[in-house]
Amino acid sequence: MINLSFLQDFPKDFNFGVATSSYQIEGTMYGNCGKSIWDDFAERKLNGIDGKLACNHIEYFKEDIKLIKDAGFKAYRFSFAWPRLFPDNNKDVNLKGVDFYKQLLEEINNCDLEAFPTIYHWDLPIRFQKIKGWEDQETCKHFGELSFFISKTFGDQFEKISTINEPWCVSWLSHYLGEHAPGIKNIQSAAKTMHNILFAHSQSVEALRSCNDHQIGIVLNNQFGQPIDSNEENIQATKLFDEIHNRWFSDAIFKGKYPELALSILEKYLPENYKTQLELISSPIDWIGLNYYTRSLIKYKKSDDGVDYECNSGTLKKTDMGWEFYPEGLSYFIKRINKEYDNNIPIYITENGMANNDKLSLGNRIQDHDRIEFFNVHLKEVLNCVNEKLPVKGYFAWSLLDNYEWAFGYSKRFGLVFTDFQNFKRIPKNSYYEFQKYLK
Ligand code: GCO
Repeated sequence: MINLSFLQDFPKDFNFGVATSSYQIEGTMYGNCGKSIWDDFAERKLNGIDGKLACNHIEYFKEDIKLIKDAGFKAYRFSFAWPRLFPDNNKDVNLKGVDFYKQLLEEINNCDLEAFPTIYHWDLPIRFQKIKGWEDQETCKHFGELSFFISKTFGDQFEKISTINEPWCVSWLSHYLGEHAPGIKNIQSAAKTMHNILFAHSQSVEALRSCNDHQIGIVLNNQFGQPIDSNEENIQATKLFDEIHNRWFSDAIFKGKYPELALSILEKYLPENYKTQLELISSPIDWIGLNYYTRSLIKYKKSDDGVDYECNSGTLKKTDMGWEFYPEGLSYFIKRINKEYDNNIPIYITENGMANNDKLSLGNRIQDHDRIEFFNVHLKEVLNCVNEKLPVKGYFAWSLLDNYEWAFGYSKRFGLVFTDFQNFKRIPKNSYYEFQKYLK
């Protein structure tokens, strides 16, 4: 029987937690929340399937925090919704929004959980669309102001904070592949946002440092690229994939430069002073978050814009997203951060988990064996790294609840806890109980 009994072999101070994000769980119809680019994208591209209700976490947050505590987790990663704090403009704060996050943080702390807030997890207020969102550095300046506000208003309730969740998704996935809001597909927008989202990070770090004594991080999603075969052109294509998906962000943060191949394609679209801005972008951070899900098999494919590759999937066991189980990639990236970028920086696995087509069975049990297996094989990689004395300090399962899985709406279930979207009932799955067995 595959189980998680080896959780007991982790050091006592290793931080196990769960992660969520604002738009995916809160429900925008509650508490005077403003509109974001996701509401607009959902209306235009997703038949209106949006985060209006989501998990109604706004009304159920106490129950949700209790679920986290009762499973024996010690930390909770969540995000602030910018349009909930500033629904209409960049000046007038929504007191209901402030009040919600105050209560949430109080509840987290009362339950002896460590709060790991993220400032930006993709719900950009719709008003920024007028200036093309992250394509304009005005947005980055306002993001700095938001960061200052968050630190000043809530900063005594947490120690660690991250600026941005998955800059690759904010930029490439949303402005080149067009799969996420705002759904743009062009290389120029993509290149600009690849840089600007990192510039926004730098504005946030500066604001946070000026306000409080936080431990600041950023959360990167790394995906393992493997050449589909040993053909030289596929090997080169994989290198480009790795630079665009992964190294663009880590090279900028840790080395203050962009990787060569990707730069040769994107440089012409970057602002003239991008090198000066890279100096700010690479100002030191205190920890790094790594989100990891899967690998891709990369094949050369000619394109007009120089992005000459395509991503394929192989024959390994797959999740309901069609993503292959490839746990080796997780330890690969932990080691890469440690060996190639910074051999001291604390590493937190800030997301890892799988979508599964979960169904209620008799007696309201949810037998999500595959998810337990997914956690088993990935956590073993993490434990090996810990045993090799790599500075991995925590692991957050994605996600606490089945929630709004972006372009897939409510059809993909990532939760340790099942959400009944008709009545907001929460039903812990077997994977939840498996963590509980060994964490409590
Ligand atoms: C992510 C996101 C999550 C997704 C998860 C599964 O950071 O990619 O944080 O919002 O739901 O990754 O796709």
